[in-house]
Amino acid sequence: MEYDQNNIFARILRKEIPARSVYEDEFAFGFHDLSPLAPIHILIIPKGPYLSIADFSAQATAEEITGFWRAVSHVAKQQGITRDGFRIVSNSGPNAGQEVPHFHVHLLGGTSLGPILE
Ligand code: D5M
Repeated sequence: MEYDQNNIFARILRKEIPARSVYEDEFAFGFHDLSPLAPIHILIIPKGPYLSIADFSAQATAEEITGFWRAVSHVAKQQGITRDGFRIVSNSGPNAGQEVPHFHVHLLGGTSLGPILE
């Protein structure tokens, strides 16, 4: 599958669609999920055009990969959830119900999250 330049997150990165931003640097953008599943539910996306975690890991430069994961860690600290704990989820493909075809991680916290699958 080819990367769709008009997916929602590509449009958010181009500022064509508003988002409730919490973090931005040259590698990553973090913003509140529209339908939060936890008191803290942030999406973090790389700025490059990657469909999934597999594409990102295979195609991004080492600098982009490092920058992205540093941003994820930074946002967790910024949101004050590192002491009590948090969860990172990335849906990839139809079996995981990936809705937006731009690699993203969900950062979930602010409550006891329970088992990963319910
Ligand atoms: O989930 C995609 C996630 O993206 C889902 O939790 C809703 C969220 N979403 C969709 N559109 C927006 C906008 N415009 N702003 C913020 N959040 C959004 P996944 O199943 O991982 O692909």
